[in-house]
Amino acid sequence: MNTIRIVSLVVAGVLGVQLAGAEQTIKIASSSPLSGAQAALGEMIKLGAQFAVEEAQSAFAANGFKLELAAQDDQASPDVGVAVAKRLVNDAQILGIVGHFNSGVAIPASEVYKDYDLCMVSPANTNPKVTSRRYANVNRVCGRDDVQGPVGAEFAIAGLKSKRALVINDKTAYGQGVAEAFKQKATALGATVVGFVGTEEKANFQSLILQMKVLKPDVVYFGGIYDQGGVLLKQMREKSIAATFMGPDGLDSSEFVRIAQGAAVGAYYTTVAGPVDQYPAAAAFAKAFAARFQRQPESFALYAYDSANVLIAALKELTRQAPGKLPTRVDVCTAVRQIRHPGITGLIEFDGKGDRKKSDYYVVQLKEPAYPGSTVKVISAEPPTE
Ligand code: ABU
Repeated sequence: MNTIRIVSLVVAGVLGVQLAGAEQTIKIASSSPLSGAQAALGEMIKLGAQFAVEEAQSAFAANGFKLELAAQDDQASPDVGVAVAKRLVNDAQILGIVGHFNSGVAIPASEVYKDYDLCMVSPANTNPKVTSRRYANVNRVCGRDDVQGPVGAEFAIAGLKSKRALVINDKTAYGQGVAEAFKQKATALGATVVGFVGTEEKANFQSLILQMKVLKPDVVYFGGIYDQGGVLLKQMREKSIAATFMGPDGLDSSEFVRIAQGAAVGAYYTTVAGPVDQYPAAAAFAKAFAARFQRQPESFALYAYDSANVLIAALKELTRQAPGKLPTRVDVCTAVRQIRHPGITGLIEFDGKGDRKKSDYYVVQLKEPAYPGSTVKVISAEPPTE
């Protein structure tokens, strides 16, 4: 043993827990698609979480902890998401997850986190099943599709006076779920749902467009993500289908506008993550984010920032209560569930299921071929009690 190592051990013995604390690392992971067709929104989740972690690093360092972000690429794939989750739970320094983007990934991945009491705070997963399992480690700061779908239907049927709805979905847990919720509400409001179609097609929608010519919907609702919805809308307009186009928050990306090009003008989407101008407390964040990453924050960046800050607030409190001690994962889950955090998207508190006690739902229209669109309606709602 060399002299430096001996001196270090003696000093460590004298300083005890403080020096041990100085060597401890706490990691927060983000997990979202960073490659593939859905990377635009996945990247926003990573950057929002990264911004929060970077902001908090000096405060943690002052208390003897190195705070790090471990950004993961789940590729929007349930299999990859579960493989990533299995890796994360075996890293003892990981004390929380910000993610995922896709409910179809979050649902199986959170089964893995549950077995290891690893706390997940989702910025984006809207499928009801994410929280209806009532896991103590699973929370979300965004709203749910059993509210988002009906908000869209109310606007399309009662607001725009649409009478014939063609409802399409991408066959994922998310897309199918939100499309079903839209369909039920549209039917209850007296509209005729002329078709309910699932498709995994990404490039050629000609057979669907032929169905539109026969079914003559006045609104086409697409439950899915921008990479598919943008192509569908572009091809609809190329074939002179003039029906109103609407979808949920999976369309809430500048990539939707880029892919659909001019066809995006007039389209509507609902979102659980409104434009930055809808959150008075987000202006400073948006400015600093743009300076740090040379791009504007979109949709889930704000919610990922708030998700990471919920975990950071819980970790700060736990390390304040027990200085120098690494919090346990169970303690993090408990502290997060009890949090009362003033986020940039509003006050964040969770109910017993892990849903945010009050969430905002936006109806946005793309009046120009530019993102983000114009907010035409905002609704605040409590989560359904199941
Ligand atoms: N809510 C938008 C992201 C898609 C999902 O929940 O699967």
